[in-house]
Amino acid sequence: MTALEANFCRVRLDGIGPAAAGELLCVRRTRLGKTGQRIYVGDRVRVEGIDWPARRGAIAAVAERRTQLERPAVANCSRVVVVVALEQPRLDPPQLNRFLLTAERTGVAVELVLTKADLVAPQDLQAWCARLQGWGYEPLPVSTLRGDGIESLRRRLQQPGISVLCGPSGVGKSSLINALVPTLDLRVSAVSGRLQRGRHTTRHVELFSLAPGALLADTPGFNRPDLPRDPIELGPLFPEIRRRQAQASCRFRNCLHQGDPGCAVGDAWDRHPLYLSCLEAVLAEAEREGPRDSSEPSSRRGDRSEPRLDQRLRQLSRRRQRQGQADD
Ligand SMILES: Nc1nc2c(ncn2[C@@H]2O[C@H](COP(=O)(O)OP(=O)(O)OP(=O)(O)O)[C@@H](O)[C@H]2O)c(=O)[nH]1
Ligand SMILES: [Mg+2]
Ligand SMILES: [Zn+2]
Repeated sequence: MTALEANFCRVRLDGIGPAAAGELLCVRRTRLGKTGQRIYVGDRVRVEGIDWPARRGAIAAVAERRTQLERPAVANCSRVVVVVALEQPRLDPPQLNRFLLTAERTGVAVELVLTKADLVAPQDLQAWCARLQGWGYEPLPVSTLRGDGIESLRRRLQQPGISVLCGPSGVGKSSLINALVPTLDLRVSAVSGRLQRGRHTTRHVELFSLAPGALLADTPGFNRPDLPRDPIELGPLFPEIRRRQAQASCRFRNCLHQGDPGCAVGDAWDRHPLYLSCLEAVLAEAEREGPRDSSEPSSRRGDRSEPRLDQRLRQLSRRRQRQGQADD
């Protein structure tokens, strides 16, 4: 499924039937609606009742997903490309951090692209790249204006599978896709205001073909991705923590790496303050929601039941709140 419009889904065919390739405009069978199953862009679907001349059909079933990204909603992606601008809007480390964490939660490969390289001095670009390498990524600077980095990005994205571009509004995601697939001519618009924010030009997730078998998803930008709900899930989303834990383990299995004795992670890494502020936010949110009974139906935001938060974590979060630490 390549795009979800008001009442229709666009479905790209797998190479069967009278029209070996191409797209169908499909409605959803009411059956699917009743099971509450949402269809995501990237889903593999079975289409019934095809009217070939009109290129219409109905989605009868959705295959199980290999991966699922909630925001932007994309199923079965093989790669998440976090896209942030160096300037206009200026690169904001806490925001970039949150996008990287969201990308890491999918469990697939994460790429980092820095756009608008033409707007920064070479030494500033160097400094950003060195800093973000320390975060465990290999940032790729690009400029759609000058063409820098476009062919390297194409090489990274043309392996089979779905790559999702995600990042704040106005960073140039649609511009990048236009540079990679010049026939597309997607709508882009200038950033505005003192903070040079984007104007939410892209409104829907949509998949485009980059190379045989390689699809690229453009998505609407947004500013503040959610964090995981369980504090224990946070650490493994940081390559710096994963690397340190591969070398030595913390004394306590549930260690939250806050400088506890026997912690193998320590604080000698650039993103440590960002880790702590995210941890605070996750703990504060868990505190607000209070203990949940596993027999309860899953709550508003949850789509899966989660283990009850350990008592120790809740006490810790209360203590830290009393200390007046901001929850970011
Ligand atoms: N200087 C410069 N401007 C760029 C570059 N790439 C994109 N832009 C500009 O940045 C603005 C926003 O680009 P878009 O492609 O619409 O950004 P987007 O990330 O798709 O934004 P949303 O659809 O709102 O999420 C446009 O005015 C582009 O011309 C670049 O490499 N250099
Ligand atoms: Mg866009
Ligand atoms: Zn630890």
